Amino acid sequence: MPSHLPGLYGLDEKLCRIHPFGNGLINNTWKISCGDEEYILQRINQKVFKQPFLICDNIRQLSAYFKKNYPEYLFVSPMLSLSGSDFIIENKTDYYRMFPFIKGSCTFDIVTNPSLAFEAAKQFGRFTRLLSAFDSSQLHITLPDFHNLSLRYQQFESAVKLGEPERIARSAETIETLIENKSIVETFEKIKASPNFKLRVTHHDTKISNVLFSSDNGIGLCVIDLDTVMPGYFISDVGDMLRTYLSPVSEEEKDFNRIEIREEYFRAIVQGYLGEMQSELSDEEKRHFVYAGKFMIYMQAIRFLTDYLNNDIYYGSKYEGHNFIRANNQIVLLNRLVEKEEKLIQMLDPFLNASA
Ligand code: GN1
Ligand code: MG
Repeated sequence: MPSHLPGLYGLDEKLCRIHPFGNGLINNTWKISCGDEEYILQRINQKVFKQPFLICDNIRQLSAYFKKNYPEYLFVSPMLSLSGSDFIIENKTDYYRMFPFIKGSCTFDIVTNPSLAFEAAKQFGRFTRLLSAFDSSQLHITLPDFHNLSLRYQQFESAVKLGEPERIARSAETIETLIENKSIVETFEKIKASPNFKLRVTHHDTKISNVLFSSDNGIGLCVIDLDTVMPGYFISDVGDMLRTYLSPVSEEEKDFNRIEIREEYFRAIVQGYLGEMQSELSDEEKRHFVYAGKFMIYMQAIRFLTDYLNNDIYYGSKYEGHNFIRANNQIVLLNRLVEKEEKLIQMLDPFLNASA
């Protein structure tokens, strides 16, 4: 990280300590401690986000909307540099932003009790609900086709044809399983065509570390990391919560016996999210709550395997076969979810208006 960056925000570089922060796969993040104040500095990955200024503009639009309509909402905007800009360009290509570290807040990397899942789900639901009168088509598409499962499936099919031959051969069984589950793509296509599914302001990255909690009482404060906020379907946000909160272990786990679906965490996500979004969602949308999990887990399995077949160009890899393991981890998670599907769907009954 260029060490002169804090200076561009008026901070005394000699007093600043800088540490890598978080475990995202895409952007680089650092925490800066400078005297009594703390900040988060982030470099936007431009291989992924080809037009970073679109992110900046989306955040400006949302910030203005919240300021006007919900001034009490804690909206964490990038800081202005000494020259008055909310981002800094280095070497003509690298985009950096700095955020204040909100005092009295904390984040979590793993979901260790249902109340965290409840609070996070409530914050993601609240975010979309508060923005329900904001015209989502005003937002720029920062990542075209990000959660377009049909396109992800096509990319998977072409990697199966054109990817690294040895890796394709080694993945035969995994490829087979993914093809067997193609009905998940077909359901997505029906969703896109259905008048009962609405495009709303959607976060698209609802992992637990993207929620700020109060360090005093563990109550959720707000959501952060707004780079992928775009028009989308609720299945993206609910699905990624189900994908990342239900199991005690993450996509990195190699011991697949440890992957399980914790029902009380499912209940917490339903209560937290629908507590906010109950009257926003149609019954047909609500009936796809568990499908949302299948959609996101399956898409992630496909993305990891596609990347493995393409020699890890997107996610990178820390050990041989890393993305292959991640893909298979997600397939096990998908199977565990499907095993409990009926039982989980029943937990939604109290939230449905009309009977099925
Ligand atoms: C990436 O960088 P991170 O961890 O927030 C990815 C998500 C995946 C996730 C899997 C822009 O998110 O879609 O679900 O990895 N983000 C992008 O860990 O591709
Ligand atoms: Mg992210």
